[in-house]
Amino acid sequence: MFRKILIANRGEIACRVIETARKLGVQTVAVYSDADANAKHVALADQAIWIGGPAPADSYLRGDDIISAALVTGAEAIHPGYGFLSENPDFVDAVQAAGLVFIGPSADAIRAMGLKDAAKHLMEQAGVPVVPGYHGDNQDPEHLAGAADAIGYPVLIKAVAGGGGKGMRLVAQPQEFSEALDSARGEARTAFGNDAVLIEKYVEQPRHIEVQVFGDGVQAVHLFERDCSLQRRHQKVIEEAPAPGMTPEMRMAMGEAAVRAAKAIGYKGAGTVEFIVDGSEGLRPDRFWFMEMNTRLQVEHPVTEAITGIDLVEWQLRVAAGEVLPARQQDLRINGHAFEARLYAEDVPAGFLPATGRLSHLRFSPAARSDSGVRAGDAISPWYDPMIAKIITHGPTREVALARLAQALRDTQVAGAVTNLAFLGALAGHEGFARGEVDTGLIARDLAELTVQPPATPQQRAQAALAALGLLGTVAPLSGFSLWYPLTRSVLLTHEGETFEALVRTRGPENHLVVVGEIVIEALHRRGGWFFDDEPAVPFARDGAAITLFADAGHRFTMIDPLDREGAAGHAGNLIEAPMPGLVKAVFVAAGDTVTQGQRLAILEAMKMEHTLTAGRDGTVAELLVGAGSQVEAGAALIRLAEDDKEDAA
Ligand code: MV4
Repeated sequence: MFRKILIANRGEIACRVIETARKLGVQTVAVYSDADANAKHVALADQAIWIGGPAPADSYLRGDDIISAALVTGAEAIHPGYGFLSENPDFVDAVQAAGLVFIGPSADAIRAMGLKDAAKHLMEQAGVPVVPGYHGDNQDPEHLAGAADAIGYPVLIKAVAGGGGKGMRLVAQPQEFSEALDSARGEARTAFGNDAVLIEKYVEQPRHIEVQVFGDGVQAVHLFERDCSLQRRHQKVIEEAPAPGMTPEMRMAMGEAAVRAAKAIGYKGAGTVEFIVDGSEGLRPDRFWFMEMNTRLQVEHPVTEAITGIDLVEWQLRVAAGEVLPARQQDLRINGHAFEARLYAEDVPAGFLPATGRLSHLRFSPAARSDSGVRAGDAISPWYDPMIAKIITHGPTREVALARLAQALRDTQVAGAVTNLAFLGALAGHEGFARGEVDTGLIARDLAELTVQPPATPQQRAQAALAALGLLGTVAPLSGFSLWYPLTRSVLLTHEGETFEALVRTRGPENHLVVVGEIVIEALHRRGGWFFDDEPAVPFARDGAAITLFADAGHRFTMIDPLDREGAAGHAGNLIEAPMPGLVKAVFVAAGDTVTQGQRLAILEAMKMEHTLTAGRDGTVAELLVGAGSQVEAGAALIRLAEDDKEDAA
């Protein structure tokens, strides 16, 4: 076994590899970019080497610098994870030329699968079923159109260098062929610098079933299949193993085909053979076809680990270190069923836009496996994939594993970024999905019902209001001595783009009336907890002005800075004063600047909240009385505006 390895990756997969390395007594070297200096994978590793700027091209894609980092730290091998350099054959060559071991397949095996047409030829020769179609060298449009006629419409045009649906066009009828060909070619040329295409029979409502394979360069075994049909725009959302409806005959046929594929290229390490399956009449051994082979460990490998009990990273390290395959095919069994859901920082209602943010609070279900590259306090930055975690559950049956997934999602708490948690929860509760009716079109068909996010109830809004006012903390034991008198406070909160006001009439430390819109909610503290009209409070987190209630996959509220309201109400004096003691975080103007009413002048941090100080009127900055970094008292003058000479200014 290796003494020390370097992990040429970041995030959850780097952490995942480090965990197994540690279990095997192998030392680890992390690499990191400027954006990841304090990342979890850096903290977990025994050593860490800085490799450059936050953009992948300046760090995680710099093969030469990563190889140098391995050499200077005395690492003997490099684990590439997935993405980045994991399927770059030139990097594999460079690693080996430096006298290091690449934990993965040979450069030749990666190259053999790199181009779709060559891979299809190779697979055909190896006796692996491929989708009927044309994958030859003749790229003459007339010839391709003739091939499409021979295959029969509808057909798919695919870029030979393609992946993830790029350069792919569905053609329903012959008269659309020529235009679709031009557009597929154009896209392929731009994306891959290679405009060659192949033509395939279009498989309607296909399922994506892939087989995990593992080779030692000579022998190969398969570790059964995963169903990854639940996708949105070629992004996998929930994966499972085994595939629902799989029969022993079909499993054997697919497993044997995948092993033939692996052996045909002398495959070493973990790989995945992707098949497209026509499941319109159930799963049948003559209705699956090779699509492509992924020559890396995949994101969804944990579902295979769950049903086989095998640590695939351990197998990767052992085989790369020269051991033979750790098991024979007949030693491998499926135990139960497993699901993986990918938790992303993304704005689902906005069209699944990637989101960023500092995860002020992060909690996973202790009853599920959570593979994550972030901890509470870490940021999801715009530089990398916004995945927060993979949540993996296992059970004796599909039904139990799915119920456990739904529960694990309900137990997941994230504050600080919007996430797809509600969407995942809706999928886990989808009736067709529960019946195992999965195909690659499910999410698109039911998108509307899967993306409804019920807004918070009045009771939840009342809880958010008390949280905003700091009234939900544990009641101090001496509170009986404080003087409580009827007191009404108001708080402005935004929620799902809407602003509402809550009036809180305090009747005692454990008793408030909260008015939200037309509704009055009684908040009482009893039996050790808060109740809102008899509904128990839900877990929540507060980070400055942001409040997250962990109910219904998370309700986010932002408390509106009361000072902004003052500014908005027309505070028109010359002095901008600190409304409370705090730290001046930033000053955005200089003496002599002209400012307009409402313009942001400075930020004061007080009570863990950032308060924006705005100009109460149009004017000119006469003087800065403090700078950023100053600690100030309540009432301290911070900025002075020049005397207003326009007498008639309202
Ligand atoms: C297909 C297909 C139907 N028929 N090929 C999508 C990405 C690329 N890897 C191949 N893809 C497809 N190829 C034939 N002959 C349908 C898809 C496809 C798809 C495949 C797997 C998972 C999700 C998908 C979503 C849309 C289309």
